[in-house]
Amino acid sequence: MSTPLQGSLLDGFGDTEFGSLRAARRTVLEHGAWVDVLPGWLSGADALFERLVDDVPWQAERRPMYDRVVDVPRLLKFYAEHEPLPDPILADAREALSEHYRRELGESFRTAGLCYYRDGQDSVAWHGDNFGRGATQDTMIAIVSIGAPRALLLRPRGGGESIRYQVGHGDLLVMGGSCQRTWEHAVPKTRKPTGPRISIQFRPRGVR
Ligand SMILES: O=C(O)CCC(=O)C(=O)O
Repeated sequence: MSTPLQGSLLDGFGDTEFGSLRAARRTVLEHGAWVDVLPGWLSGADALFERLVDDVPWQAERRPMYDRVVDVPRLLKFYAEHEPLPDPILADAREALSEHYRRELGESFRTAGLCYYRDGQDSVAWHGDNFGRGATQDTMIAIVSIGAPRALLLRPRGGGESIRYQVGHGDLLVMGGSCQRTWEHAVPKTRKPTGPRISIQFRPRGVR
């Protein structure tokens, strides 16, 4: 059963505002990967959260696993490059991220993948986003998290200690460099009572 979004955890229903991306703190990881973290990049995102819950045509997916087909434990919606985003705030966020990272990335963020974790039983298993160019090229994926805080873990591909980030309401986490091919990330299930969370991932063209 899902736990409703706790107003007290969040930040009221004021206007959504972006902080300065210059405040993002970078951690350089092994093998040419890095992570930028900026807690509370987005403030006043409660209304955005509610709008996305209501307005995004969330899709429940199923995938083969061994000899069965199982539910993907979260709801999804992918916005391709020229598809209108479900909220103008997401377009503003993508533009601000592109402005800030374009020189280093060499291009703009184009697509938006949205994931809706309804409660602590929704999750994503260890993986790298390496269906596309991320398999062979350095790239960036910028994740804006809204709603209940969740752990986002990173570990080196092939083994090693994991690093834990707690991504909360309005936080930004950017994975860069070789991260998608040399590291894996996951959002594990939790038994703790956990409210809903939406992850918004901005990626460049051809990265999935
Ligand atoms: O929930 C997140 O922020 C991560 C999502 C993710 O890894 C993915 O959809 O590939």
